[in-house]
Amino acid sequence: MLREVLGQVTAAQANFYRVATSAYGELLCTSRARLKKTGQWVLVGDQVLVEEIDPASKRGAIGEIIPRRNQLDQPPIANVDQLLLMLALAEPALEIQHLSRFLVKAESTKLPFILALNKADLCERQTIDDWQEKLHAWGYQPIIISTTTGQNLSELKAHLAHKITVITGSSGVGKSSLINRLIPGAHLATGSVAQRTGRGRHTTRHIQLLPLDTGGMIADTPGFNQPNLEMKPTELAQCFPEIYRQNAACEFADCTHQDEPGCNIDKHWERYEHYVQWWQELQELAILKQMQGRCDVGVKYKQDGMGQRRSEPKLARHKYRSLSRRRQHQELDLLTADDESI
Ligand SMILES: Nc1nc2c(ncn2[C@@H]2O[C@H](COP(=O)(O)OP(=O)(O)OP(=O)(O)O)[C@@H](O)[C@H]2O)c(=O)[nH]1
Ligand SMILES: [Mg+2]
Ligand SMILES: [Zn+2]
Repeated sequence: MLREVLGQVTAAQANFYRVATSAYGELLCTSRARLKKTGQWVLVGDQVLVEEIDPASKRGAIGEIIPRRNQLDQPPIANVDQLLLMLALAEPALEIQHLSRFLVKAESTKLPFILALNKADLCERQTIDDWQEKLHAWGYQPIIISTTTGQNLSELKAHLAHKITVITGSSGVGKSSLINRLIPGAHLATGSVAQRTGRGRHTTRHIQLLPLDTGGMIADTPGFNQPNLEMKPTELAQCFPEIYRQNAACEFADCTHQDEPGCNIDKHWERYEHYVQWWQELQELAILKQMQGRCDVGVKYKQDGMGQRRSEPKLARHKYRSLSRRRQHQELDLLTADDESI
């Protein structure tokens, strides 16, 4: 039996994972059932220990996940250094509320992020200037790019060197097109924006991490159109530069910066209405969670080999049922089919 090795998960699909290792190159792995049974899900970006390695068939099994530095929920990925939030100036049309919500979502990760606005080639100079001015007032400095003409791509690339970056943004904005420009061998599938709806077609279906020639890695992800906001309502103020740059002008620790008398936060800025709207949304969510908490799934107790009692979440049975052989083969085919397009 070969010893276990450390690797990094670069792609995941259903129950199969691609893991990059220095000793054996890329291995196609399953994950050991005990990980799932203890509620541990392997994510792209995870550092893992691979066991049961068969170098001939390049197969292995993930036996352990090394504790993560960080973890994002949307897109689900671990151990990243920064985000590249990418939206398009046109096709799909850039909308204020949509852009604002993506920015709040990016801020909520507490990770550094770059904002890139793509498809500059489809836009008048004046429109671009107006967006830049607006974003500047919000507290951001976007990089205006075009993956078609190559505009500002070298500037953007300089920000990505030696870092693990995840690209996020809505469908059809050009995330995969950008990676194809940065990594000529990537050959990622791209899809046109639907004429009728003006939206992307969700061409990218799963997350994958690719190496950059400058050092560092970049993750392509499926676009999504509605970022989930999940935080305590009191944390929302930390997601708006318009508030956090006021240098704690408000004296009250638990202030919502809405109608409280004596609140010193200046409320005369464009996105204040977004702040109020999403604060209410988060407040409703918090109440709902509290109600759900009262009738939550319980814990079950197990005796381990050493006679110690361990607690585990009581899990719905069907989630952990092992897959049929046929289903496993179908999933494997999907993951290896993508290999051919790389
Ligand atoms: N005019 C123009 N079109 C672009 C540019 N960048 C990408 N596109 C086009 O936009 C469409 C969508 O590009 P993709 O790279 O597939 O977008 P994506 O963000 O990866 O989309 P999903 O995978 O669905 O999330 C394709 O038809 C691209 O050719 C650009 O800078 N200018
Ligand atoms: Mg894509
Ligand atoms: Zn206040």
